[in-house]
Amino acid sequence: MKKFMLLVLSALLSSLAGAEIIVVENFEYDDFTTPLVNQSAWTNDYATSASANAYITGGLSFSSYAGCGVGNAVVVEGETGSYHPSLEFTQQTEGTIYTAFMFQALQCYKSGFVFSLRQSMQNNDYTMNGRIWIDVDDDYDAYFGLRFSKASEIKVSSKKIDPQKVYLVVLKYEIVEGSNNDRASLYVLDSFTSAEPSEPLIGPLSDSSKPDMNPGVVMLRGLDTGWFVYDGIRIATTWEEAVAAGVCPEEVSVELIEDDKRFELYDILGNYIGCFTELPNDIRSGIYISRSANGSKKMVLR
Ligand SMILES: [Ca+2]
Repeated sequence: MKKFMLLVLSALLSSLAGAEIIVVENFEYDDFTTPLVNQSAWTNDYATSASANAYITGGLSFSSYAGCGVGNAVVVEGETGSYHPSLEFTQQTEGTIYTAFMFQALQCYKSGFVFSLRQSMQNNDYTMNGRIWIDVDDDYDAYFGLRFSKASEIKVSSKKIDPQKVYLVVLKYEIVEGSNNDRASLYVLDSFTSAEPSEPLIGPLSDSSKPDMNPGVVMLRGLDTGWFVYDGIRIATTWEEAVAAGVCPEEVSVELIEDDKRFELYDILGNYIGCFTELPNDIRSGIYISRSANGSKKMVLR
């Protein structure tokens, strides 16, 4: 049995080791009354007073997505002021960057962009390409859109936003050799897709009058456009690494065990690892799900 468990663990570890992920942000912050930028690596490029409208809220769920059920989420409450909660990452200078996240648009007041990649947080570097746009019509119906860069043409899809629903959004940014020819595409998934769809919802868009970018920042945008919840941000150089599979804790369909000192442990794909009273010493970092008499929860082991 122990040997079997080791095999399961080593298989899990090798699959984790192969994943070159640039950003994993599951919003594992639990202070619901302190602004995000005051309890995390997220920063804001404007006055501190404008940073007070992005707070931690309950996490989002999207079936079969790795980001489901870990930690909480952030809600950007866009009523007044403009602010950009931003997270820096290793600047990417080549290839394709996939940014996946769970998204719920609770309210949409007016059209604007709500999410973008940005080159850097340096002063006066406002190169923000791949702007996810929310388009609101006269009836306050909202639709997903995309704009390559500031003042580029806005492309709006016919995909209407359901405020009750959590979407898995994927922004694809292609760094293309040469000048002013990078490309951005938008995917909005209603259900999990492990392979990249052959056609995006919008794109690829480029703009020969706009500079290219080496993405190094992921940015949420608060403006008086609405209330938006983001969770499970995964940035990687392939679709498979960004849109990785996982299970939501409530989807692990086993009987709760009665002894509250014991728990069953599953890997991120829901594969059974074993039953324990404490975590095994040799368990490696990764995301796991435990089930016990107290219910199920997702754990991140570091
Ligand atoms: Ca989360």
